[in-house]
Amino acid sequence: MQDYASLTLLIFLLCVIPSCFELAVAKDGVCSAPESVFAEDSNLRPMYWKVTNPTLAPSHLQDLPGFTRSVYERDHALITPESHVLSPLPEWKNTLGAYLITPAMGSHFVMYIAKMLGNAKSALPPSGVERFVFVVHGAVTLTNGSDDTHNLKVDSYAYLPPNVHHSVESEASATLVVFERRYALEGEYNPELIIGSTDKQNLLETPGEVFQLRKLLPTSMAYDFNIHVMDFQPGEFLNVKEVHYNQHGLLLLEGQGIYRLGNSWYPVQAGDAIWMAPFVPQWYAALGKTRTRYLLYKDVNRNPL
Ligand code: UGY
Ligand code: MN
Repeated sequence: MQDYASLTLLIFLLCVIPSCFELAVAKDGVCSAPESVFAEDSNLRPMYWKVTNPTLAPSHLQDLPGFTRSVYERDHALITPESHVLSPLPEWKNTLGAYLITPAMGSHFVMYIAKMLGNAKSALPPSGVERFVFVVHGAVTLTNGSDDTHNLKVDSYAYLPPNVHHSVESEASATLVVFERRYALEGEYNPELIIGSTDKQNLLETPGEVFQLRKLLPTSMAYDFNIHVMDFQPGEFLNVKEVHYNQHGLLLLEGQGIYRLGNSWYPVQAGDAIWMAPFVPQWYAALGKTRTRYLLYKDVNRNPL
């Protein structure tokens, strides 16, 4: 029995090592997956070549029919860009949207991508609903009141309190990520319209943690949510294995890493969106070669009862 196993191992090594060696020579010492050997010229590809050249690289996985990294679970969701389904945003002009988080999942807020196609204009949220808009591509003009106009470029944002009349317009194409929720405790506080950009926000203390933190909204009681911008260098991770009552909507703006959600561990990269229900265990480690930056919705300042 043992002899048979040794023989099998020997045959396997004899088969694998020479081909690995050829590739190592061909690829400057890197014994990598052979998928690129036939990639250039389809005439060189033998019949059934995919059987022994499986698709391995993430870039190819995106083209694999039926494959997606997106996941939808009871207490979390990962929505990756190849799963976005765009349709005209109700009442917006020349704008396609993809709702990534909605109350149908259990959230009390929506998070959506708005792709303004040029000569585009937003519609107002329903009465009593506050809105946060962050520019991820292009530039837009925010108008509120009669002549108050602000130009928002990438990395700029605006918070519109409930029932504040406004419009966001773009001449050329622009992409926004938008968060909206029904304002909690309307009448008790008066949140104000806020315009800003991430780079103008101070770094905040993060006791016990290593990531860099900026908050895009004031922390006062008038605001029932905040948007955090969190930066991790490669190799940095959350020290706290968080479980908390707050909900999150997250958009990865830069970098890649591993997100733990409940008992699942997901490779994630820029463009990915995540929904975290209350109390879902959550943890992140940044990997790759560049900084991770993510945008994070978090409900705050209200009694959960
Ligand atoms: O503030 C937070 O709850 C944040 N640290 N959570 C997270 O990054 N998943
Ligand atoms: Mn958290």
